[in-house]
Amino acid sequence: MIIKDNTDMLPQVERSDFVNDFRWGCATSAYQIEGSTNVDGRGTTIWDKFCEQAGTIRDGSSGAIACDHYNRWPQDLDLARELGLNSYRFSIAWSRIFPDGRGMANNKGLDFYSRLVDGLLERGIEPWPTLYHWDLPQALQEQGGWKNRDTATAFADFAHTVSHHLGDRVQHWITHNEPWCTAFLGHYEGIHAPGEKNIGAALQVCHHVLLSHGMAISAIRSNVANAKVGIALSLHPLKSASNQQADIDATIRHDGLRNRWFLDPLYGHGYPQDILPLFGKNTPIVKTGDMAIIATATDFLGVNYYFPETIANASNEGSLSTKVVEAEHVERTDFGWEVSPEGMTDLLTRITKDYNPPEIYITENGSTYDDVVTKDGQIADQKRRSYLVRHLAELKVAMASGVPLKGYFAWSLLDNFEWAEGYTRRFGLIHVDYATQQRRLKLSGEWYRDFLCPLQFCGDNYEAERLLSLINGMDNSGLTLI
Ligand code: IFM
Repeated sequence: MIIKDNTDMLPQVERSDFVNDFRWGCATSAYQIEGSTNVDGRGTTIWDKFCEQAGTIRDGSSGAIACDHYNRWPQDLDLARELGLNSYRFSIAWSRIFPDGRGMANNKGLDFYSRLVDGLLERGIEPWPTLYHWDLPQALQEQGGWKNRDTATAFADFAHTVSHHLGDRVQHWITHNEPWCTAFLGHYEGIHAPGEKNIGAALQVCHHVLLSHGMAISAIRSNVANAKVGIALSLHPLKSASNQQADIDATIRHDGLRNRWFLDPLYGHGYPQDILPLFGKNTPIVKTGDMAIIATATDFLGVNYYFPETIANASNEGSLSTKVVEAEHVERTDFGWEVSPEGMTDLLTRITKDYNPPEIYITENGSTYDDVVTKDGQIADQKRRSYLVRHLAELKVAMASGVPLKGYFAWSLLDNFEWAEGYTRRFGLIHVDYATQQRRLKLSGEWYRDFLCPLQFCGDNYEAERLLSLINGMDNSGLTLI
């Protein structure tokens, strides 16, 4: 059988270029896919509330139904297995476990994630839970949210309960997803929940989130002897808008908040000394011992890589006097994000050189394009496939440069609720028709499956089933079979 498709222009990359235990996954998060926000005792979150406010979400939607994954998870895990994933990153909704953020644990919430973990293991997929992917219980927000230091303690208790229940089956744990977004999109730009616009609040939130990360590591390790714990940061390689000194200096300052503000304290160097004074009276309150907790050694660093940024000096722009400018003549996704696989290697080699983490995983990487579903139900998302292939090829370059890269998680398994963008942005390798909840594998997902699943990596039964479905015409690959 010959598969006719034009992939000639893409770089060569094969699974056999990577070690056998390289983790290959997809990532998702609770609020973006689960739906069922009012069942089984789940408490309200800041995102439920934020979505209720007019003008916050581009299409006026919310995660109330999303991909209905709370009910459809067995089918979704089957799809993950069919893709050939050996790992799956998901997040645990804090308010399903503690509806008010703390107190008595809700067994129905714990049972849901316990079933999910079992379902993954039954399918030969390693579970990679993230404990916080932005859905703070509203009850904690009403006590100040992440501005309140007590939220860090509540998070450590949540980490303790969850790791106690799942730690017999889960080895890899991610404490927080993208603390930059929690702090700065949620409390400075105000475009994410809870929608504040105050730099002092954002900096204090950031400190408490990092503190809670360190506290959670100890809680997890007290329950899980062989635990591997890390954090997923959104990091960006930065380029100066020009070779003028003012722009170069601005780029260094911008890096101080975008990247070093997280990496420096996590790796024991404290907050960047060149940046801290710029915040004046907004500098966060840091108590004795906090920085040591934040610097608790991790087993791996999760890097969420999407795009580089180009930075210029801007004397009137915030405390840093910097602004992000549009680079010219660059390839972009339909979200406007610059496509730069080489930027990922620049970022990873820099992190390795400056911080030397024992292991790095790409915990998110992906692209959004306006997918078109043809009449016969196919999604020929060549651009997303190209983005994926080129980033995977770049992983080899990074590893050859000495980056201790151990795994890659594509964002995302499914199209889902893209926060302030609602359902207007699709990142999935699997298309979701939100009216019917039908899932359809996109061309990019086909490519990932074929990359992951050459015969030597899949059991005989798997391949037999796949061939059978092809023969039965069940395969909706979007490729021409001749
Ligand atoms: O959808 C988000 C995800 O929740 C966090 N990282 C970036 C993704 C794409 O914007």
